[in-house]
Amino acid sequence: MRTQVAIIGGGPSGLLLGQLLHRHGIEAVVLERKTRDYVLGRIRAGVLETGLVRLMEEAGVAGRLHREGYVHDGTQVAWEGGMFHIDFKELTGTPVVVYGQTEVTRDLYDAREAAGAQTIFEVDDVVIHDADTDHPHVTYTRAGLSHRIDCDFVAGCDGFHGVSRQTIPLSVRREYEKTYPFGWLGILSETPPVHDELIYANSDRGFALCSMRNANLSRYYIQCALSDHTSDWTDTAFWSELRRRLPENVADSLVTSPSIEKSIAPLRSFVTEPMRWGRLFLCGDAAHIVPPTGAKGLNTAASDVQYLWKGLVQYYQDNDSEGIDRYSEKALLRVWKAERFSWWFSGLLHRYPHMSPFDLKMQQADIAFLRDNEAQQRAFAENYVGLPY
Ligand code: RFL
Ligand code: PHB
Repeated sequence: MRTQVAIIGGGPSGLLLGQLLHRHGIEAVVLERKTRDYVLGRIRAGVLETGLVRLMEEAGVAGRLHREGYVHDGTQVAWEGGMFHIDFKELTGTPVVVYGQTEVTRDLYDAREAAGAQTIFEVDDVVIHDADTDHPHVTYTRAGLSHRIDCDFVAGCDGFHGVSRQTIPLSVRREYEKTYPFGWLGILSETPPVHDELIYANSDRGFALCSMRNANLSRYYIQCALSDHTSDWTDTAFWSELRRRLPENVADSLVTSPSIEKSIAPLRSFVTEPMRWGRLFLCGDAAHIVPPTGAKGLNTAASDVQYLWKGLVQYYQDNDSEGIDRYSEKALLRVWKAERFSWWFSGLLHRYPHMSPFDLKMQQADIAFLRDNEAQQRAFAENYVGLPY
């Protein structure tokens, strides 16, 4: 088989890139290791920057997002029994949109199918060959048979555990990583959200987050030990711990019910440089990971897709390689800023083991400064709604 762009990974990065290329007459095949249902069953991001919303519009898949997404003009930060508001709209003129990653992915799969674009599910043994030449190709197996795709470019959109990043030789690749000494235990419940905005909470028992998907679907997280398993946490234990980490008036209005999903995610900051090797381009979690505090993962994947899609269109339509040549440099400039924000916001809200009394005072001063200083709130809001592409 031959295509213009072979996309490894049918998560949001790969699907969005595929759809944007398709709309501009560039052919792409998406190879996905799992089934469509499996990909859609992963509960992940919930907050979209307007940059991603614009890309969904550009890809022609924003109809349901505009009908069903919730526009949030600000967020709440809970601390020391109280809560303060950061008004994104007033500080930056821009809101964010609450719409699940699952829905983004579903919309993209539906559009891909409607367009007759090819997605090959349940592929194994994907190998990228000759990425440092002008004639790369990808091989894989499916149902025991071997296949080959010849292409002009390969987009590595296969997430943190994929093969694309590993294809770049260690002599070229430089990795930067920070792991955090805790995880997030998240649950999804068919209950009305406790507040009409997200609540990010710093408490002496650790971090908590109240988020949502719709008027009767809530997403809550609490910081947990890395050694915890979901089986250690009954629903009752989760709700009771969440209540203890929220201001009393919020805890009192929390509506609980049995969870419909429960998972634990470790927290990690990670960047690989460069994001391009020859004709292979890394996009999204394949190249970088942020801790979820601040909701930057999916949104940073989207900004990579924006640079890459524009670069490929420039290459095919104008015979100009400037966009793809500068892809890694442009993407990384924005990636590192998202890394900084997610790392800083994680530090602001979590309880780290072995925090000294001085460390705690610094954390408290940092939150008080955010609460009391408009310039700091504006900087926060600019990062949260998304830095310009
Ligand atoms: P994905 O979503 O991991 O998709 C990669 C796809 O590649 C497939 N794959 C392969 N396919 C073929 N061959 C191989 N060898 C393959 N290896 C892997 C996988 O099956 C998968 O389908 O990466 P992508 O597309 O770059 O998307 C990144 C986002 O998923 C991620 O950044 C966000 O979910 C992070 N994140 C959040 N981001 C936000 O912007 N806002 C949020 O509110 C937010 N909340 C979160 C999050 C991530 C979380 N977890 C669980 C890590 C909350 C959580 C709890
Ligand atoms: C979510 O709704 O899953 C969510 C929201 C905000 C975050 C992380 C996750 O910072």
